[in-house]
Amino acid sequence: MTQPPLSTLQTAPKLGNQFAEDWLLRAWLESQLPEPLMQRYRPRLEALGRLSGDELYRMQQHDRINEPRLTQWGPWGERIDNIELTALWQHAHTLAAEHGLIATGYDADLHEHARTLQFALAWLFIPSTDFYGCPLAMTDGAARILSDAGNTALAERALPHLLSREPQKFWTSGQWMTETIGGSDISRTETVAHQDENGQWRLTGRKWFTSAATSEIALTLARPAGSPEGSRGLALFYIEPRDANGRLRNIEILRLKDKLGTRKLPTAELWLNGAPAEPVSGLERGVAAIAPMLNLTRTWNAVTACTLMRRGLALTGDYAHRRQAFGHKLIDLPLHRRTLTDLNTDWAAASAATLSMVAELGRVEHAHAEADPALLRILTPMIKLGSARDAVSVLSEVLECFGGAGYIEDTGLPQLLRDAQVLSIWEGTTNVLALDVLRAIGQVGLEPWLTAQRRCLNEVHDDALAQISTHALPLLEQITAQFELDEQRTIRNARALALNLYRFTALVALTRLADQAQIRCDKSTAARLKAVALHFATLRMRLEPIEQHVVDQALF
Ligand code: MFK
Repeated sequence: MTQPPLSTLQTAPKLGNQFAEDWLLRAWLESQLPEPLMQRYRPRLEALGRLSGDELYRMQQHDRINEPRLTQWGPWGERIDNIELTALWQHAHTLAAEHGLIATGYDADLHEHARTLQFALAWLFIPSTDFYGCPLAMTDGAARILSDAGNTALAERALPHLLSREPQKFWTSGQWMTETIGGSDISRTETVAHQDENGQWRLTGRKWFTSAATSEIALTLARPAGSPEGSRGLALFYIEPRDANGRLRNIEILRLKDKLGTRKLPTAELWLNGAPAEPVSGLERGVAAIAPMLNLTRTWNAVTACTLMRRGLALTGDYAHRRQAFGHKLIDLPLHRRTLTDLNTDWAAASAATLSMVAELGRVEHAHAEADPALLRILTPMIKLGSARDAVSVLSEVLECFGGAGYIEDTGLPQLLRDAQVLSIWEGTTNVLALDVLRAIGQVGLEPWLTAQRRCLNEVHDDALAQISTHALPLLEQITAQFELDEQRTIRNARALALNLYRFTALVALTRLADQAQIRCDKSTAARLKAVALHFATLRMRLEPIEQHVVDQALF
């Protein structure tokens, strides 16, 4: 059949080099990195940006309907539990190693810039690899824990693999936490650990959501026999699920999960039936022991939120220059243009906040003179929760920008929204993270955050951007006052409190980036950032109200 004669063909949206086109990422790197480092990394970023917008994006579309497949039984009745990955996922493993997606973050020669460069690479890699960022996030968390835990045997065994740039040698890690009894309340973990007659620790229990079940190692929680209830009685264990022949070691894969999104990611339900494991760092305080991994996966989560938003906006922007309606290109329709401006502004603010958190992580890990671990502790859950909420709302609007095409599966667009929806659920729901923000502030106070915001706002040079500082500084007093509630009201309002901190942090980070861009970047990038910062201030510089009356008591 040929095309019906009177029907117009709409060309699909296209992507260019995802580094060259990303003015915010480029501005960020140019304003953060010493020039020689930028020059050294620019060709690598350009190469990955080209791959991301071309070959990988095409593979993604080609691979669209494929999913990982679990085969539980072999032809002669033996239990095999083999997971076959999609083509892009297999390729992503090789690329992740070769491009140093984990190794770069641990490259001591890069000093405090290691995290900025690692996440710049991840920024380009993540949206074109169908959530391969998930195993990378967990691998990063495992590498951090094993680098710091003081367990020399495990560090020597796993780190050369986790930090390898050779695909054959590179391992990824899982993070097995969620059980049927709870995904948020980990303290009630039911998996038990006991030592067999040879002194080998063995784990027994059901792990309900294990992302990337094909990883070569995993970190998990279990309660050693006789340990007390609660998170203090849990221990952190290291597992190598398969033996040298690829056979699972006393583990059964019960099924792969049937999820709304992230469908390329083999999320499995596991039964540990005496699986051999090694304690990582003693036999208690397991939740505290795994917290560094949680904080890193939350960082990856925020980066993923920004990069998925950017992917949607890149496609929407290109489409707006191709699609005609009411006699004009969409981009020339004032209301559509305004909608795209607002969406890009929210993305830019989320991105500036996220990248500033990444830079702080680099400073903290390298004990830089300006580092503040207390600030990082507050920023991590706050930016994870805010960027995840932004991703869901921005990508919902992105679909709308395509009209009906945004709702049609083979455009590949609906997947963006379905995938984004996980970002506010895994690694802690919005409410759990809002409570973690309160916990962090309870531990370190609000002062580290207040000091950082004041310092940034007071350092703004550009006259127009300094107006943002003038209007924003008094809001800091209002935010501080919002924390002076009694405990019950603070908890009930935790979400609004955390979102207020997030929006303010994003405003400050974007303003600072725009200010630095006036000196370090080309004219058009500098002008773009200034306009976006001023627009974000107009759009979002108001606080979420704190509830004075108790509607929920009337409702529930
Ligand atoms: C694409 C990128 C994303 C990749 C995603 C990878 C997919 C992985 C799939 C998953 O695994 S999803 C499951 C993730 N699960 C969670 O994120 C759990 C969500 N629940 C929480 O975060 C709860 O708040 C928590 C489990 C931590 C509550 O546990 P407890 O035991 O009731 O809390 P408690 O007693 O307050 O904290 C225990 C200790 O941990 C305390 O230290 P101490 O023992 O010294 O007092 C806390 O200070 C410490 N802690 C808790 N959260 C921390 C932390 N320390 C540092 N940072 C944190 N975030």
